[in-house]
Amino acid sequence: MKNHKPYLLAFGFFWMSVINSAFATNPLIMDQFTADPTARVFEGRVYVYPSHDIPASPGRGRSNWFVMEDYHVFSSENLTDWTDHGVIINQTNVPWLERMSFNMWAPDCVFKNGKYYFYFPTGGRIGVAIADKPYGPFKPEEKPMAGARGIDPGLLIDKDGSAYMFWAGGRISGAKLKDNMVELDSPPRMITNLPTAGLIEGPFPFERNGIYYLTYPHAQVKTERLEYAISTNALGPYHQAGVILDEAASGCWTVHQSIVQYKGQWYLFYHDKDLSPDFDKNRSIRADYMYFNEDGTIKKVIPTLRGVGIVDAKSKIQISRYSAISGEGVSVSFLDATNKFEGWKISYNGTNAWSQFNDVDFGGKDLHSVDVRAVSAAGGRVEIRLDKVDGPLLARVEVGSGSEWKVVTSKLDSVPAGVHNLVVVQKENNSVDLNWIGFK
Ligand code: FUB
Repeated sequence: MKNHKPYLLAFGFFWMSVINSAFATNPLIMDQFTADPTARVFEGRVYVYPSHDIPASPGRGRSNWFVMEDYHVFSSENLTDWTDHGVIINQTNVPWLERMSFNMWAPDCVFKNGKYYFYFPTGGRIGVAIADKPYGPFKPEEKPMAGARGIDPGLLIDKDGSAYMFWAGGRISGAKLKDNMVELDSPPRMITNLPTAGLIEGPFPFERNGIYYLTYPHAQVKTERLEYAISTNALGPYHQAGVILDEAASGCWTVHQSIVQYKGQWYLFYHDKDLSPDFDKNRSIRADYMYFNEDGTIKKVIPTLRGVGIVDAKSKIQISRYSAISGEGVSVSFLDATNKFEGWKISYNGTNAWSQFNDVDFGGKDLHSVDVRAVSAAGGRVEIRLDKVDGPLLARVEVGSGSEWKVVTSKLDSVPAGVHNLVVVQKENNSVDLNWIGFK
C-alpha cells in the first residue's frame, strides 16, 4: 500500500522526500499523524502544510499532550494521490530556539516576491523559513518575528499584494507585514467582535469576491467548532457570520482549518482523530467540499469519511470510507486494533445492508473483473452495483466461508465507463467484511 522512495538533499540538515500512496479518502494521510492543515495552491498543485503529532516518549515531549518536533509538507494534483515531500523543518534546525519543547504548532506557507515563506509557531514565538520551491529546502531565519507572540499564524496575500498575518494568543491579532515578509509593518491589532468566552485560536483568513473571511476554531461549549467572521477590509472590523463545521462527533477537542479554491472548487481542510480514537492529541487531516451561498455566506460542511477527489477504479478502493450506508446492518471498525494505520474494514450484517462510495473513475470500457478483499465466517454474497442500490449490476461476489482474509475475483456482468458511484449490497442473511475493491 505504501511505496517509499527516499531522496536526500543537504541544506544544513537532511531533507527527505517520500512518496505516500494514501487511501485517497478521509483521513488524507495514513502513515503518520497530521494536524492543523494549511492547504495552498502552488505551481498547479495543492500543497498541505500540517503539524505533525507524534506520541510522547521518555525525554521527548509531555505525555498526554501535543508532541511535535517537525513539519512535513504533502502535495497532490488530484486530491487523491498525496506525495509526502518529507521533513521541511525540524525543531533542531531553528537557530533561535533555545529549548527543544516539541511544540511545533500550526503553520502556514505563502508565496510572495518569488519565494515561499513558511510561518511556524514554537515556544510562544513565530518563526519564518524561506524557500525557492513549495517543498523546500526551507532555510529558517536567524531570529523569530519581532512583535508577534502567540501561535497559529494565518496569512493573507491581498489582491494588491499586501501581506497580512493573523495569530492567536488568548484572542486573535492581526498585522500588515513589510514587503520582506519577515517583519510586521504595523502594530498588532486585536480583532474585535469575535467571541470573548471560550478558547479561540487558529485564525485562517481568505478573500473572495471582495469579502474578507476570518475563520477560527472556537470552543463555544467544550470542544472546538469552526466559525467565521466577515469584513470588507483585511484587518476588519469583522462581524461574526456563522459556523462552518460543528463540533466533531468523535469528541476531538481541537479542530483547525484552511480553505482553498482549486480548479474552481472550494475545499475545507481540517482535522479529527480518526487514527487515534482514544487520544485526541494524535490527529489526522481531512478534506471535504465547501460551498457558498449567493450572499457570500458559507454553507455548513458536513464531514465525510469519503472526503474529496475521484478514485481510480483500478486502485484498492477503501470501501469502508463510505459516502452513505443503509439505516442498519453496516458498521466500520479497524482492520487491526493494534495497528490502526492499517485502516478499516466494513461489515455488512443481514440481507440488503448496503454502502455507497462516490466518485469512482472507471475510465473507458476496458475492465473485465473485480477483486474484492473479504472475509466471511459463514460465507456470503455481495452484489456490486452502479450508482444506486438497485442500479445496474456490475458483479456478484461469492465469499466462501472461512476466518482468513482472501481476495475473491469475479467477472463483471456489465462494463462501466466514466465516473460513477459504487454500491455494495449484502445479499444473504449473514455477515461479510470487506477491506477493498479493485477493478481490472
Ligand atoms: O496543534 C496544536 C494546536 O492545537 C494548534 O496550534 C491549535 O490550533 C490546535 O489545533
